[in-house]
Amino acid sequence: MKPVSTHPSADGLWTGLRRASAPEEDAAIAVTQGTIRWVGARSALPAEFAGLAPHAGGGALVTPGLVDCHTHLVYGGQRANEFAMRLAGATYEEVAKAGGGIVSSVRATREADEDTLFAQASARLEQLLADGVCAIEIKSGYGLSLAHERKQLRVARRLGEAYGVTVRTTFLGAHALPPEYAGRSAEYIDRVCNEMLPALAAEGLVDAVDVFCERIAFSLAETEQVFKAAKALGLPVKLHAEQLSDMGGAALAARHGALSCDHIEHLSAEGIEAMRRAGTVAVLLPGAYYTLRDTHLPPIDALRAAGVPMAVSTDHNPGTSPALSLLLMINMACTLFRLTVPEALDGVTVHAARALGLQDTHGAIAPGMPANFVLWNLREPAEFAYWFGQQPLRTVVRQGRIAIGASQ
Ligand code: DI6
Ligand code: FE
Repeated sequence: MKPVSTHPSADGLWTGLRRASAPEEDAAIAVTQGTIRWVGARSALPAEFAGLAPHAGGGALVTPGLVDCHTHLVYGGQRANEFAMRLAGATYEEVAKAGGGIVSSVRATREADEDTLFAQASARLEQLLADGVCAIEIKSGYGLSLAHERKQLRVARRLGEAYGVTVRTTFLGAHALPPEYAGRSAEYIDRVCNEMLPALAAEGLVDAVDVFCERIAFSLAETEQVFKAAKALGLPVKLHAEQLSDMGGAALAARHGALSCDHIEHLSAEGIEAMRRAGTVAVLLPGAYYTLRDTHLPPIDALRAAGVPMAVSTDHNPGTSPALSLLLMINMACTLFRLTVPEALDGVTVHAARALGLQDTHGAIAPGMPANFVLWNLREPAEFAYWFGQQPLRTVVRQGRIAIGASQ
C-alpha cells in the first residue's frame, strides 16, 4: 500500500471526458483544493478555469466514485467449508443451526487481534478500491461483545485513515445471539442497548445502527428496542429486512426514519409504501441472492413504480456474499434483478451515498463536492453491466487525490 500522502493532487482541469450520464458530450471537470468547482460541456467552460493545470481524460467515460453501502468487511477467518456444505445440499438456516454461520465467524473474529483483522481486511479493501470505490460502509457484528465489537469498529476507522477512503461505520451488535447468551435473547439485547451501543457511540465509533431482523436472528420487538436506543443517541438506523421472510421489518424501520432497508427479497407492498413515505433507500444485494441460490426476487417493479431509490452493494461477508467487486454487482443487478444500466449505476453512486447519509459529499460529480470520480476505459455505459471479470478502470480520483492510475 502506498501512503496516501504520496498520491498526487487531482487539482486541475480534467478534459476529454464523457459522463456516463451524458456520454455524447465532451465534458470537463475543474478541481481546486481537492474540491470539484465546475463540471459540464467543455465548450461552456468558464474562463476562470481555463488556465488550470491540464489532465487529459483521453475520451474515458467518467462516473462519480463508487459507494459500497453495505459491507461486513472486517472479520476473522473465512467459511469456504460452509459453502461446500451448502453445495452438498444444506440450507443457510441449517448451517446456522448446526453451529456454523455467523457464530463461526464470531469465534474467529474474537480470536484475532486488531492488527490481524486490519491486515486481512486491508487485502479485501484493496480489491474493492480497485473497482473505483471511494466510500464504503463497514459493519460490526462479528464481535458481539463490547470489546470485540470495538475492535472491529476501530479496524474500520483505521482502514479509512490508511487508505484515504471514506468509511461509515455501522454498529450491528444485534447480528446474531452470541453463544454465551443462548436462550437469553432479551438479556443480550438489553446489553446491546444499554451498554455496548452507548459506550461505542461515546468513543465516536458508530455512524449508524443496524439489526438483523429475521427468524434466525432478532424479532421485530427486539429490533424496535435497538432503534429506540439509537434514537436516544441521535444515531440513524438501517435494517437487514425481509431477506428470508416477511417480518414487517421494513415498515418498522421506515417509521423510525431509516436510511435504508437492505436485502428485502420478501418486502411487502406495505413495506414499500412505508419506505416511499419515509424516503428510505432500498439496498439490493445480488451477491447474497446469488450465493444463496435464492429464487425469490425482490419486488423491483413495485419499488420502481413507487419511486423508492434503489442502491446496489456487495454485502461483502464471509457467509453469504464473499464478493469483492462492486462492478460484478452491477452486472448481477442487471442480469438477476433486471435493473437497467442507468439504474444500476445510480445504485452504486447517488442512491448508495444516500443510504449512508453521504448525499452531500459522495455519489455525484457536482460543484462543492470533494473530488471523487473514476475514469473508465469504456465506450458506452451499457458496458458497465455487459463485461464481467474485466477490469476497465483507468484512473481513480479519491478525496481530491489521484489514488489509482496516471494523471494524464
Ligand atoms: N445478512 C447477511 O447476508 C449477512 N448478515 C446478515 O445479516 C450474513 C452474515 C454471515 O453469514 O456471516
Ligand atoms: Fe449484510
